[in-house]
Amino acid sequence: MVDGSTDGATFDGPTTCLNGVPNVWYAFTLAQPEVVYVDTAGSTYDTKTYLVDAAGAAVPGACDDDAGCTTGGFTSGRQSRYAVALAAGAYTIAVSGSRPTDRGAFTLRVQHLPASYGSYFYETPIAGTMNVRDVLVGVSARAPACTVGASGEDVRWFVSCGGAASSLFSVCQADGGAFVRASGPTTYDPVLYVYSALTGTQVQCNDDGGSAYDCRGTGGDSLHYGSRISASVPRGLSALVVDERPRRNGMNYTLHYEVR
Ligand SMILES: [Ca+2]
Ligand SMILES: [Ca+2]
Ligand SMILES: [Ca+2]
Repeated sequence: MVDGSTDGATFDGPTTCLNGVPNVWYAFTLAQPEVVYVDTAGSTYDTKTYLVDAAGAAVPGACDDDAGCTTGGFTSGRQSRYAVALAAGAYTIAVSGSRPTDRGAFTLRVQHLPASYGSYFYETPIAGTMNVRDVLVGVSARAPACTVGASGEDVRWFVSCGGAASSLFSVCQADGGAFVRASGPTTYDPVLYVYSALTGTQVQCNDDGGSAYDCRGTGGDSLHYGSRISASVPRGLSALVVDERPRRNGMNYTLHYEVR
């Protein structure tokens, strides 16, 4: 976290995201591919922030004026945020304002999540409400905090305003999710967890969602080993991880998510 001010600053390009509004700069270097998240939650004026690469060009998808968030540490919808998957290299964050008269004291916060967090990392974020079908493959790089997790993991990242609203992640049938419990002699047992880049910890973890949401898998399963997380998540960047307990790979699943 950095407290700064654009009082007395001047504008120095590029003009792709913003033209003529005073800005200040913060440089960082990534040694590996990562998702980087920036916000100005709690700043005193109508901020805008964007990212510039080593060649001096604005990074696509990393320019924001108004995040529209009013919870989780944001005190005005006119404060800014963005998150973007980046290659290794040098970058510079610009903190600016919406109009030339918008300047003053700001708070800049940066979070990051390495693409090496799990065995399979999706560069494209998840947002809104959707079902996605997939199959777990790869060698386990990560274990859930609430149990073992012997398979490879699928990692999907998202951003949240933070606050009281609950997000939902589920492979349970009542939520629109699914998983294959038995395939021949092989059985699968899902685990879901959420890692917060704000806290640097797994903030949610669930092995078995139980019978209340019909968390049985397909293939003649009478148990309720499917996983379900319904909880608020911290402000900023988080990862939803699909993992599986006893097997190295092969579990087919449908994840239902509602990101808030
Ligand atoms: Ca703004
Ligand atoms: Ca694992
Ligand atoms: Ca389970």
